[in-house]
Amino acid sequence: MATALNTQFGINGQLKFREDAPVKGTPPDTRPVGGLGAASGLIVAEINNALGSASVCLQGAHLMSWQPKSQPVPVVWLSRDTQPAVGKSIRGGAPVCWPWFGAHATESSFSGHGYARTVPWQVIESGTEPNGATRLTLRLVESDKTRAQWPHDCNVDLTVIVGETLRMELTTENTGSTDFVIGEALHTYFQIGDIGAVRVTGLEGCDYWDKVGGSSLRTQDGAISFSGETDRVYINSAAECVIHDDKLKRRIHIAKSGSFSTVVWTPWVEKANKMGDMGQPDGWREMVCVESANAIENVVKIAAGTRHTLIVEYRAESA
Ligand code: TA6
Repeated sequence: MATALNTQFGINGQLKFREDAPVKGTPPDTRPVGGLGAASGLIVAEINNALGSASVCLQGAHLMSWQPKSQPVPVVWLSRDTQPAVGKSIRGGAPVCWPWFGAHATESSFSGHGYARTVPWQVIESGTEPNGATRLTLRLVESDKTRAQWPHDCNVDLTVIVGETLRMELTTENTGSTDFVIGEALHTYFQIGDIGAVRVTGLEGCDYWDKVGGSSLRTQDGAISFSGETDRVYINSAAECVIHDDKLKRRIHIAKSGSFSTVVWTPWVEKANKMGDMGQPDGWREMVCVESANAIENVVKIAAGTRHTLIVEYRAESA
């Protein structure tokens, strides 16, 4: 399958597809950066151009890593303990949460954050941008399983543009005859030096649902800093956020459009240990999620015959 993809969509020296075929005896900790375990059997698009590099697992259209050439450390975090497999979510990168965010409204048996991140997506387009960045577009492959959870006619595409910046465009097209409502997020894990040495700005004065210990509506006072489990859905905000990393001495700019919620999350030690795939012993200290979303009050109605796109653009600079 990787061969056929390389023939149709590969770009010499920039974009190639590989299958993580089971390789006997390969210890999991020898995998390439942003790679998968030795026996995932999943297809990965490896992107490497003069501006930056990234890897995207076709399952879930899951960007797993991104590192601009200007940055000595990746900007997107991937757990060293993640054990991807067919039908299983990957810990880290930029999971696509769709067509709902968080728990399903009525069906407790449906996966949290929707099914999009654990089902196959197919390549529909690739190319090179005028500035030399690499573009790849994937489309969710519908099946009986997806239709059982989402009985609406639609196309869902993710376009990833990898360069000195990282742009992702999540488009939902309602091709049916009835309106529907989606919740969604690009649930991105950002690489940081230490959770105790970062602040997030841009959400000052914004209301948010605090999900730690229930769900309370509060208002953000000043910059966000971290001293414990933090799980907040900021609502009614299109603001750009910035992660200020005093340890790595860099800032990560998170610009967005078509998104009116921003989720800020760190599991902290107790929850991270329970999750078990955050990179023992303290991988959780090296990531923070700042997710561009449409959730809770900000879910999106997509009228029949129309489309909606959520866009993010990330940029890292030395501080
Ligand atoms: O976006 C924050 C959050 O909803 C947290 O509550 C936590 O559950 C996190 O997502 C991870 O969810 P996952 O389903 O990927 O384990």
